[in-house]
Amino acid sequence: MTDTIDADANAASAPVYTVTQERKIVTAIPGPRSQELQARRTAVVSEGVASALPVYIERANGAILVDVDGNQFVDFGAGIGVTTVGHTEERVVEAAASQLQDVIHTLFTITPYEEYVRVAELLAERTPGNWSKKSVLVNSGAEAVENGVKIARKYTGRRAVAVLDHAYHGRTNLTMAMNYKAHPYATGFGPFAGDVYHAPNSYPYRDGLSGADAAARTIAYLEKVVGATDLACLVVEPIQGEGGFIVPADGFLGILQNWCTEQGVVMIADEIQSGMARTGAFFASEHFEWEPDLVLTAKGIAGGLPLAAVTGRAEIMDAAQPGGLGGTFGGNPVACAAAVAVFESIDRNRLLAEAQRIERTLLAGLARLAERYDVIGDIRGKGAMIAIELVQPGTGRSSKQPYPEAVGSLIAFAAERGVLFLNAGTYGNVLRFLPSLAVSDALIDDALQVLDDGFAALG
Ligand code: PLZ
Repeated sequence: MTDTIDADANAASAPVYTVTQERKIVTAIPGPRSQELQARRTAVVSEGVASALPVYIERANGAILVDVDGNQFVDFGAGIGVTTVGHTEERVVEAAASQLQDVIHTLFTITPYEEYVRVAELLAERTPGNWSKKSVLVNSGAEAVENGVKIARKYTGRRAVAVLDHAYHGRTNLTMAMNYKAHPYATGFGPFAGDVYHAPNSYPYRDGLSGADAAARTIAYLEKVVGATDLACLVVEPIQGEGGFIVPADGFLGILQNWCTEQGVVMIADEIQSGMARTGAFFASEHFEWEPDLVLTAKGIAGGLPLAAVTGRAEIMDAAQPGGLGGTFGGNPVACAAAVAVFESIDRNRLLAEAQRIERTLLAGLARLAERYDVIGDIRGKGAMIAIELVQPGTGRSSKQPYPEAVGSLIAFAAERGVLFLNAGTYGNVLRFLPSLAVSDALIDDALQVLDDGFAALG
């Protein structure tokens, strides 16, 4: 492992890749071995678990996935924003491997260990807000959301939970009720948790509202439909993920936070997809000068191992009674050791700057495509969380009619050529770019060329 910091203060220590950082297609997609595995899977894995692209992955490193047939894909999904520091990042692998030798599990609520405490220290340092903070560690994003709501209810003694339109918060019973989209997440799975209210969001491309006007609309809804005195928390993704990388208008989040503070409502940032250096800031909230009461992290925090957290104002976090928070695997030592390595990698590999580089390269390339393809209605996002929203052709950009079929065609076209893209959006018409921060400009340009060919093939 290269452990020395480069003498040149501006140069990141060059990562060592174990897989060549290039796309390479050697079979039809999916290839024969993937098809065999797909047949086995169909017999034993629930139909409820769908896969976007049924190629079976054998290895992954940096920004590249290698399948069982030897095809290499440039990964613009990163497991939905999880392998932010890169697939099998060397510090993460080393820290997790070494922790596996020492202790795999004790259960922190029986006999604790240092790694959990270290992760809580790092979260207290790095989350926005210059006040005393505490954390609880859990296993998944949805579990973090559940715990954030639990804690906010205990602290406020209130019942109601508010979320925004186009939100996504998970697949548990409470979080299904918090999602905007019923299908496929909730259809048929009810009854759902009550006391969840869906307030209007800020969606500049579609509502054209300023941050102040959008916030006034949200607050009016909360005051009329819920009543501030019954509201425990407002849970908000600073940049909505599954909803289509919707970046709120400037001022929106700050006005909501001020209103929440005045009304004694806990405002919670769901940074599960947008956090951990993804957007070129440690947390996306920072782009909007938003200092949330509680911050939820998951996905990118442990480089691919399952870990999540609720972090926030000590007085809120301490409202939970001793024994009130926990879970068998929450804050697993191996996942915590990996998380400590992720924090180190973000600093050592200067990943905030890498995310900013990726934003520049993607935005420039996408702007060039938008000049030629008027189905690109909007380009938005920050850092390595960029999306294009596609609208029907022929009617001009102003119609803004969603064009989900184009997203489907482009994703299929790219997959056959070794580039993995994900869709998003309430209307399924958003193509997202969510690569690991290890993706080079050369790989981005290569993928954009594939996308260009895909747009041309749409006709
Ligand atoms: N909050 C903002 O993006 C997970 C969903 C993958 P879990 N998003 C990807 C899928 O299809 O299940 C997500 C998120 C935001 C919460 C969650 C939930 O995180 O770790 O999947 O529970």
